[in-house]
Amino acid sequence: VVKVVGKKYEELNVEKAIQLAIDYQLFSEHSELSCTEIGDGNLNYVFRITDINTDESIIIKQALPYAKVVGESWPLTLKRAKIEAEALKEHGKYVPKIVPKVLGTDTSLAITILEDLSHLTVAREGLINGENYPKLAADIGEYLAKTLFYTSDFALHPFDKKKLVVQFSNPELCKITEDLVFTDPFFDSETNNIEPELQSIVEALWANKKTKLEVAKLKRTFLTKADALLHGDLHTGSIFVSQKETKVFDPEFAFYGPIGFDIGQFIANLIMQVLTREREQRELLTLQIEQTWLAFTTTFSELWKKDSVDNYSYIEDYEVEVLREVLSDTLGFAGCEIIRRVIGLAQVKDLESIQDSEKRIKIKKQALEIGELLILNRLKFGSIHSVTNLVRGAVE
Ligand code: SR1
Ligand code: MG
Repeated sequence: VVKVVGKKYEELNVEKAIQLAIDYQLFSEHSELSCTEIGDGNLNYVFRITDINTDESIIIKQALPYAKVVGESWPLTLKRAKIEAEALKEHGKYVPKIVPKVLGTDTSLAITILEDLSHLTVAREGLINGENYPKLAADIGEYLAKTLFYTSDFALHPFDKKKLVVQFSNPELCKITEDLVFTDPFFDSETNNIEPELQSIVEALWANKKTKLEVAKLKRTFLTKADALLHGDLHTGSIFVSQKETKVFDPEFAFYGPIGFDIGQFIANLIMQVLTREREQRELLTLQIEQTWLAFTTTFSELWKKDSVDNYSYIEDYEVEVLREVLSDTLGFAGCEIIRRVIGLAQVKDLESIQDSEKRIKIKKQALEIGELLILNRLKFGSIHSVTNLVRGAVE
């Protein structure tokens, strides 16, 4: 394991990344290394370094001091690389099969060295290409239940939990979410990017005082409810998949927040993908939304019975009420995530890649409608099935 401090930060390129791999002795002495920058996210460089003789490979991920998606005018803390590596290690304790291994870190260069998972596909890309991943929902449900339960007050001594709350204080990245998910899309903000055909619908959204009140409450929940150590950005671009494996990566937005946030972001991104699919492929993915919630609640309940340290955990109905609250938070957060991905700064390829503009606008309208209904009615949905039925109804 590499852990280096004291170097001065500099942006890497492929040559420098290879030199680092040599300096850190990540490969054997006689290896011949090649390197490609494969990052396609909004914020970081991702270098894949391969020994061309053995095909062994590793990833060097580097945080940039600005948001790549916007440019140098949007400065961004490098501390997020440390948060990300530590979150991977913390979550990896509970779901080692679903969390990539951290092979090393270099805080001064804002670098994390990771196992190479290039044999897997980014879930968003695979889903856009019409793939289905039978293990995705069950794996993510298990990941959510274990990471969220075991980092919460249900499983930890309060001193240990509060130490983690401090360790994972991540104000700069939280501010991005507070702005881009909970604020900007609900006001006429410069960061928004609205297709002209959606302008009148979006203006009606901005003018709807009921919706704004509910988003204000959801934002407050995000700001104040320190339930568990979240991934913090659990969309389908943060998940690698194959038919056999699932790996959750990129937790640079990790912090102590409400349990429903991670679940809501994942479900929101599945809902948007469902909207883009043809009829016969739609149902398979809609079922995965139900399976995610089922896997989450089943595992969460098992852990509650087995490992809860909360004196009140045996009180009748307590767990049921906790999960009911998690469901309503989940749905509200899912609604905000959908709306921001349609009209906000960081839009999603699932929708943007639809070439037929009539079809794209129709789907975006459906997404905005579902998003707003989830926000407004989140306390009324008694089960995940009423949510999937809403989605089914919207596309018929
Ligand atoms: C400026 S960052 C934009 C978005 O990319 C990240 O993946 C987060 O989702 C963030 O909101
Ligand atoms: Mg990311």
